[in-house]
Amino acid sequence: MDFRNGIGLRPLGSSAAEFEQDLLSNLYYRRGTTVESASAQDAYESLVLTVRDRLAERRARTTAAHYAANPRWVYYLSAEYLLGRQLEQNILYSGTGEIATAAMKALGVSPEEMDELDIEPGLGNGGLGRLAACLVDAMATLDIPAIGYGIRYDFGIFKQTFVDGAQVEKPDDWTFQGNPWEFPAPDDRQTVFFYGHTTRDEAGRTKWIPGEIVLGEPSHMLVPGYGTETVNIVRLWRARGSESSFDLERFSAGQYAEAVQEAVRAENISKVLYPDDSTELGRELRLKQQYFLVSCSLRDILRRFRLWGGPLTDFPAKSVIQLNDTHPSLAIPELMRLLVDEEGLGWDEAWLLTQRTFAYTCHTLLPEALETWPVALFERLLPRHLEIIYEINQRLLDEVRSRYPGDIDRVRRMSLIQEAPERRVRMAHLAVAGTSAVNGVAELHSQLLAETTLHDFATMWPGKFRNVTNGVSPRRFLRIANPALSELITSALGDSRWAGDLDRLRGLERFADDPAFLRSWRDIKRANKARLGLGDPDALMDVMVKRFHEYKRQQLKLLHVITQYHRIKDNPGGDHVPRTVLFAGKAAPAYHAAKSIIRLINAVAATIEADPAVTPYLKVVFPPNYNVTLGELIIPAADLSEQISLAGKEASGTGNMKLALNGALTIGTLDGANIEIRERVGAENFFLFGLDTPAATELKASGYHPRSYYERDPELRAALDAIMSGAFGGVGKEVAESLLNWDEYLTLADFRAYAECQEAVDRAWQDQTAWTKASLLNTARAGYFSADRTVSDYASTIWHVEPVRVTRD
Ligand code: 9GP
Repeated sequence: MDFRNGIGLRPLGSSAAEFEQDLLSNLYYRRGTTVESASAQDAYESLVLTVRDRLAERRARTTAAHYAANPRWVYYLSAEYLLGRQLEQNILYSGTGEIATAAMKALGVSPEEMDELDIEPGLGNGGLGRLAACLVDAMATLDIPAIGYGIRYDFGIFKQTFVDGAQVEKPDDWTFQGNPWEFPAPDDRQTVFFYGHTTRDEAGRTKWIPGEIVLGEPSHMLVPGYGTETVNIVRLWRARGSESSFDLERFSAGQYAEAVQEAVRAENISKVLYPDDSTELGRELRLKQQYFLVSCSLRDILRRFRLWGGPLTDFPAKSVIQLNDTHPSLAIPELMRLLVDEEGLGWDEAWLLTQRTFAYTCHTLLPEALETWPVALFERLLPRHLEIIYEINQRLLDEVRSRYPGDIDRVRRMSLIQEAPERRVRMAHLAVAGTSAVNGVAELHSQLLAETTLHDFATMWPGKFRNVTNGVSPRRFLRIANPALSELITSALGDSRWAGDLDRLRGLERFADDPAFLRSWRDIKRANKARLGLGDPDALMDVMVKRFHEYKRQQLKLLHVITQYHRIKDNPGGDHVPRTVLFAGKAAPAYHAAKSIIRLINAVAATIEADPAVTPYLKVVFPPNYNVTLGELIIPAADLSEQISLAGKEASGTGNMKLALNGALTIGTLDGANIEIRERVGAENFFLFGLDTPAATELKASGYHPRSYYERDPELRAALDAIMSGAFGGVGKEVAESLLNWDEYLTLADFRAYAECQEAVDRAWQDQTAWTKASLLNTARAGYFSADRTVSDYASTIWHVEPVRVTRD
């Protein structure tokens, strides 16, 4: 045995022959098959295991280094991790690219074939989930000792399909073939309580007598850092019935369903990401999920803390727990419960430790997105937590009363409990009260949080409020997604260090006036469009990829598409800039207005496709089931990035960053991180339009009449009339009606400015050299939007953690 590396492991070989040997051994011994009879799946899983083993070896060294350092840990709690495919990333991060390719060749399979079998984990949904994935990647890259905690959902949110243009949700059975990246660790399982009641013992300590007991079984996936030896993990909990949950007696009596009902009830907790919450049962299941995640994770965090020993008072010095939105905010009363009820600490001491341990990231400004839960549900499901929340609330409101005597309205506003129309627990207030730092995710967002949504709290505790602007993984979204551009950048800059230090992209500015370089840049964009295979690669690729929500305003883009369609019809021989307009994204299953917009987009696309006078200039495509994998194909192909939310509504956006990084020019409002992108890439390389936040607020306050815009603007009127008259297969009238009568997000008010700005886009496109230069400058100046920068901001301003380097020997 070679103890050189301190972990008693013989290092795995780094030559092609050794890799191939290991792969064969995995094929024989782990898959139990032979080269002759191996299926593609056998080859894939053997490859995964061979790569995974190399990362596992690093993981062992990482653990040894962390154990020796006894550092302050970051524990990231998130309901979602939108990780994306693992194989290509892990090959890149383990530095096994060449030898893995050679081994694949020897096995007679191609990297593309293997990638196809590498299923994207269904563990996330939208921006917040992808952010979590980018942040854990960056934490490992920066050698920060960290664990991401989440739920190991059996099914992802859903697979989006279209039937007659309408979104139809299918189950996302992402583990149908298993998940070879995962390490189960059943011995670390935890016990989780639900329901029941509380009592007090003779010493006055509260005891929770549960009505249901569920087991949480963890497994983990490796999260390697780029350009470093560190390998962190995400630890994911899966719900299981307790041993006694299988009723043998009933089973023997032929009552098969009844015999397993308790186990099924338990397993439902981790069955699916964001179960439909339009029913009472659905809401209860969601709250159960949230508690399940925090209860398992906190017990695990305490278990880990005890590995090093030390009094509980050291807990915050060794652990910072970042709450990714309010979904895990039950961790606050749960830690209080563990410290007070189980560890016997006094309330005040426990509260100080709790506040010092937690930090909270808010990801929204929409009041309806701030979670609240009925008190009655809490009372039934988590009776002890409700008592603790009441206690926290009483102390909070005492502080409010003493700081603002007589201000009853403020007390009502800040309470953790909303009183009317129904008594509900305000999770964001709980998250602010129980943490030492609260951050928004872009400068404008953090400012608006402090000025509006959380204004009272920011006034009382100004020191708690921060900004940490989001960032994205340059590895995932440039190095892996856009290999051709990455190579060009590497050859221009002389090495590939930019992927771990994105500010180095600045060096590209030297080539901004180099015609040969710009030609190569443009050729790559064209090739990426051809690779995507949706539309003419010479047409302007105009991309709007994101979740469907009325505030994001896909409907604004659509009204402009219809206007463009009308212009081409009215002037068939005109000088129209050929465009492919690409929409992609899912709508929440119960969000009918968003689903209507999806259906209308598909109907408009079909009408345009059927009109040969229009197709040379305009094509609308809507590939279904947008996810990380599809994003990696679309984003590198984009010329124009649509970031057109109503100002003051998008917390940050991260698609905007990925697209700019890949050389798309943005057309956008002054919203979220668009503002910071524009500042950095230069106003001349960004198409700005629309109302800003104060103007939007004022327009709403002064009485907004969408119909007056319709009446004044003939093109807008024609677009809405076309929908109303059934020009698109009779689809979408409800969309037009809602815009005309309500238009919550000021779509019609911004329409003319948007249409004019799109004309500026067309004009700019005519000068391909200037466009390509702007594209290059977008990439060159996007370094700030690296998740590595985001994580180092968190580390220095909120977490106060130090890296721990992991050495090879
Ligand atoms: O809507 C925000 C998006 O603007 C932001 O970029 C992302 C990551 O911070 O979070 C999104 N919010 C959610 O996914 C749920 O509130």
